[in-house]
Amino acid sequence: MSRADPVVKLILLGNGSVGKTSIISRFTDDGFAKVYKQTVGLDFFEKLVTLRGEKRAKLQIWDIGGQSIGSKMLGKYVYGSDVVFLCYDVTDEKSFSDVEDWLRMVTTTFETQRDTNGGKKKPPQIYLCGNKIDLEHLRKVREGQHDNFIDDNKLNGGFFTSAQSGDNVTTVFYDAAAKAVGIKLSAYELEFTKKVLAVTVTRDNNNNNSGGGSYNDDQSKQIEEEDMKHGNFQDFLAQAAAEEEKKKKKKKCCIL
Ligand SMILES: Nc1nc2c(ncn2[C@@H]2O[C@H](COP(=O)(O)OP(=O)(O)OP(=O)(O)O)[C@@H](O)[C@H]2O)c(=O)[nH]1
Ligand SMILES: [Mg+2]
Repeated sequence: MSRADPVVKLILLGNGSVGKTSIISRFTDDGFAKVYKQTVGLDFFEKLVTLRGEKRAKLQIWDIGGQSIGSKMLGKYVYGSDVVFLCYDVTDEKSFSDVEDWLRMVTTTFETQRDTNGGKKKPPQIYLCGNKIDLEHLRKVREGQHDNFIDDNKLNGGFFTSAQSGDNVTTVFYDAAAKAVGIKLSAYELEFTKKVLAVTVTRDNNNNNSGGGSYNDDQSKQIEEEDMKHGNFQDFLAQAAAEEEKKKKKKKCCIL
């Protein structure tokens, strides 16, 4: 791994049981557990993601247990994050109304905390994440409410996911990581990220639930190799553009 790969620290926040851990498991090892296992404290994951050509980012994902909102230590982990996903469950109105408290915690942390040298960190990019969209029949929070919250609070954006079906999960991590390092991925590129499911993850087993992270060189090499296996990106773009061109030609034929 090159030393130049930027690190993107991404934090998932939201009430207990909204699906934060499940979203991460879907992204990191394409898994899903039906049985709820509460996250106590926090958990930490890393993945090297290839964004465009040789451009990569080391994505650090912090999974904060929903019960931690009152914890005095929370600010310490939230401060310095580049991206925050404010998560709620679309079938649970309370989890949506509580997003306001989570947002306030983030903004207060960035307003009040200082670096050791007295400086202030740049506020993170904040996105609203409505999870469990596979449960459409049980849905309580409408798209309009979701959109209004984003506008009213001037968030950077929002999206809907299903950790169960995998809908949208990989894309939102890649999109957010890319924007955090100043790259805007095109629709084609985001489509490509959906194919990147087989990933390798480093997990801090020795220090689970206590916030530390490890990144060993052998594992990082393996991650890099895994990521590189996912095909030639330029070929993919060329092929997608050719298909698009074919479609356009077909349409013209029909009009004539
Ligand atoms: N149907 C459905 N169930 C989901 C989805 N995501 C998570 N779940 C289920 O919801 C429950 C809670 O998921 P978790 O990922 O553990 O929730 P969490 O936000 O990490 O909860 P805490 O660790 O307590 O903060 C589990 O039983 C999951 O199987 C989803 O997209 N669809
Ligand atoms: Mg959890």
